[in-house]
Amino acid sequence: MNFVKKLTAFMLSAAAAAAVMGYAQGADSGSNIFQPSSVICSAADYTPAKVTVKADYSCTTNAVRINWNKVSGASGYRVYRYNGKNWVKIATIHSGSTTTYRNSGLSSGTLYQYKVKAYKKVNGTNYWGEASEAKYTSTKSKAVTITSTSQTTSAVRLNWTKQTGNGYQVFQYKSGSWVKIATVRDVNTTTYRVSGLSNNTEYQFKVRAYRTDTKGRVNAGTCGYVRRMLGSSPLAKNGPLSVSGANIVNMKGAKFQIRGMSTHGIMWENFSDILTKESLKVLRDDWGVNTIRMAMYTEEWGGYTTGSSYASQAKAKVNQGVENARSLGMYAIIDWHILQDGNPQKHQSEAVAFFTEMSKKYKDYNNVIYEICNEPNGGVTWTGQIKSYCNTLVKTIRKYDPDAIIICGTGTWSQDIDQVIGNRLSDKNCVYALHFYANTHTDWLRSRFTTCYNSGLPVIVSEFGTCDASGNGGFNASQTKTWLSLLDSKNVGYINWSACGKSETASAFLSGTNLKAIKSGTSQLTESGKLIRSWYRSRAGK
Ligand code: IDC
Repeated sequence: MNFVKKLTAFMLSAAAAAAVMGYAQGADSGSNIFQPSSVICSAADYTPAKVTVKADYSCTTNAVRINWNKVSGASGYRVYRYNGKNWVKIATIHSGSTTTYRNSGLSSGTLYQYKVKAYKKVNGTNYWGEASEAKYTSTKSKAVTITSTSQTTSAVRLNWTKQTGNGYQVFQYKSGSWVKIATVRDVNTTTYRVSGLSNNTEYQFKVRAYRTDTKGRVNAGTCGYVRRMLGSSPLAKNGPLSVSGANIVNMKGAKFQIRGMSTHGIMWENFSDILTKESLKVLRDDWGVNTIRMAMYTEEWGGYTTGSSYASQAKAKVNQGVENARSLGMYAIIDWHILQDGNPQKHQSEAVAFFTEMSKKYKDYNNVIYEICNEPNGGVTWTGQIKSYCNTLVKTIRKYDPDAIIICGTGTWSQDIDQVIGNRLSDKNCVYALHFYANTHTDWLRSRFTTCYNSGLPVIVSEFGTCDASGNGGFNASQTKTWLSLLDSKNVGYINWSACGKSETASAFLSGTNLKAIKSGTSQLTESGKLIRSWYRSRAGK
């Protein structure tokens, strides 16, 4: 370095040091030969550069985060927001290296513009840079809920909750992916009709509200979702079920009565054969059955908890039943059929794992109902063991499936429903199981049912037989009819044990019947089967 360069460098650093230490520039320089006028700094030299706000930003329904490029030498930044008239200061950031700001407490689906200025503090004075260009952002719109639908054989009308934003986007699930089928460019229009659909087919739709930031970006909220089937099947006419008062109601809030058949144990012999589409269709169309219950024994030989190969076989059968029922527009009950195990807590961890899997898989299915413990028995009580088990299982299912109906078993083989009065689970879509076998459980259990129903307890007869509680002997048509008339009078649902050809009184089919392809009419039916079919048919208006 030659002498001239060294001298210049020294003079510049002296000036900088003077500035930092607060000496007035140029004042009192006297005979200081190191203070030539050419290095006296003016305000312009301290002015930081104009801020560039980055293109990308993030947002939620009530906050926006903007980011900008660091300005060299800046001591900090100030953030302004446009209020429609003026730019209002909303934050000062006292650090030159902080280049981000999150503005919270905003309204959803709303446009917000920001500017950012850098400043540099010298000698107690702030020197301000030029404000950035206006940065356009928006918050996201809030989640849409699809509140109701109506349908014809070729169209579905969707109605949803109004949100703030520019409008709504409507999506339809088509061959494996979500396709945007419409944009409703008016935030006050909260309805859309999807036409050109096919009858007897199931469709899925989503709707979300959005807000653009006027610069090309669209900030959409969470979607509302529905699955709807067209046609006249039970599922098409009734949609997702829920509980209202002491009854199960359909998507329009009208009382809906389940009339179902239960399989015998799906892991045994050919008892799962009834789950073919052909046979379920006969039950639906010739019998007037709207629900199939799949009894998956948990502990008896070959039961779910007795080996992983049994478990996976059972799950495959459950899936076959759910899918075939769904395609026919029927409801399907996944029954954790405890019996010999007595206390539902005995296999609670397996039940939690099973229903976690089921609820993940079927959370969007409108036809699935979970039955979490068929028949607690062996001295267990609602307050002692069953309620706690049900609470755990309901929480397990609700992690994924927010609203499907859950059937909770009760003590003494699901006869102690009265123990639940005044001590229900808080979940509003739970119903409580009452089981009867007509030749064993008579007036005393009917009067218990009436007391419970009248107290507002939602009850379902998720299993009944026309005979002795053993399932064999004692066929009793008149007691069966007394029971079914009573339940009909309250619109309370029932499911008959069982749709199989095992040679026992409870079976609906004669032994030797090919359950894979049952026939319409009565030629394959037992006494019990004939009674049930004719009762169900008359209730279904056939
Ligand atoms: C019965 C079957 C019978 C089987 C027995 C034991 O009909 O073939 O051998 O289970 O697995 C229930 C139970 C249901 C019983 C039925 C008749 O939920 O599993 O099925 N029953 O005993 N509760 C009351 C009666």
